[in-house]
Amino acid sequence: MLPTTNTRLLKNALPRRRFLRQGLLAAGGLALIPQQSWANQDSPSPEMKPAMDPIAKPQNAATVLSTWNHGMPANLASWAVLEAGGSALDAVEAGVRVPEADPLSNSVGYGGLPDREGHVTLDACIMDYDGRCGGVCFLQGFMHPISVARKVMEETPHVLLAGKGAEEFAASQGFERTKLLTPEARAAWKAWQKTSRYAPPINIENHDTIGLLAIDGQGRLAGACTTSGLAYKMHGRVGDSPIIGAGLYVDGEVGAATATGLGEMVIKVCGSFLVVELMRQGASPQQACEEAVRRIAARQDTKASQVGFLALDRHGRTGAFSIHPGFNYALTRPGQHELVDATALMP
Ligand code: SD4
Repeated sequence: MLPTTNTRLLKNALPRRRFLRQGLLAAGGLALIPQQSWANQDSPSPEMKPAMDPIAKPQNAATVLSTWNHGMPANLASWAVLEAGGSALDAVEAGVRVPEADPLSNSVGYGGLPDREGHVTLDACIMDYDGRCGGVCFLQGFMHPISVARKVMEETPHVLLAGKGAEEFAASQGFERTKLLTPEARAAWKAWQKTSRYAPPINIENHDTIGLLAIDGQGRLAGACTTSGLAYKMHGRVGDSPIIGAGLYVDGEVGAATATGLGEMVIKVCGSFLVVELMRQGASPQQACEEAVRRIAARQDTKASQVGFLALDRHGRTGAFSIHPGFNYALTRPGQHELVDATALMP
C-alpha cells in the first residue's frame, strides 16, 4: 500500500507529556544509572521493555525514517523498494541517492556546499542488519558516495576508503566522475569568503545530512548516511557521517540509529553506536536518542551547535531528539508519510 503523501508536521506518537516526563527522568542522571534501570522506572510503558525481549517477535512493520525535509522524497524512493519486496539495504541506498543527486539539497552530494577552499568533499556510509558495512570519506567528483560505500562493503575487505584511494576505487567500479560544485554553491562560497569568519550554523536552513533507516517486510534493518559535511569546513575535514558508530550504526537484533549536526560532537560520544547500545539495554528508541543528546550536552558546549539523532528499533518503533528545536524528520510506513518535528533538549 502506498503511503498518503500530504500529511505534515504530525507530532510523534508519544504524547508530549510523556516526552517531557521521560526527558526529566533522563535529566536526573540516566547516564549514571546501571543498565537494568531502564526496565525499572515507574509506570513502565511498552516502549520501556528491553529491546531484546525474547518473546517479542518482529512485526511486519516496514518503516522508513530519515533526517530533514529532504527525507520526504528520499523515503518515497526507499518505500518503492520495500513495496516491491526489496531489502532494507536496497531501500536505504535508493532513498539517499535522491538528495545526493538533487542540486537543491546543498549539504548532500551534487550541489553540496564546498569546503573553505571551494572543494565539494563527500562522506557516506551504509550498514546492513548483519553488521556488514562500508564507507567513503573525503571523496571528490562522484555524485553517489553511498553507492561507492556499498561497493566498499561488498567488493573490498575494508570498511572505509578515503580521498584519492576512494576515488580510484570508485572509478574502477564504473562510477562516472562528475563536477559537484554547482554555480549556486560556488556563489554561496564566494559570498561566504567575504565574511572570512567560520561559524557552523545551528540548523543549516533546515536541510542537512541525510541519515536514513529502514526496516523491511522481513524485519531486516539497514541504514545509510551521506553528506557533503559542514559548509566551509577545513580542507581534509571528515565528520561523523562516514564513520560507523558515529553517523550511523545498525544491529539487526536491536535497532539502528543515525545522526545529523556537528559531526565533531557526535564522534566524541560514538553517537549512533551509543543510541543502539542503549536500546540493547532496554531503552526505547526515544529514550536512547534523548540520553545520547544528554551525553553530548554533559561535556560539550552546545549553545551554538546542533545535533539530532534518529533511532528505529527492530520492531519498527522510532525515536528522535536534538539539542535545539528545529530538527525534523520524515517518517514513512503503511498508510503514513509525514514530516515530524523532533523534540529537543533546549527550549
Ligand atoms: C558533518 N554531520 O559533516 C555532518 C553534517 C551535518 O550539520 O549533519 N551537518 O558533521
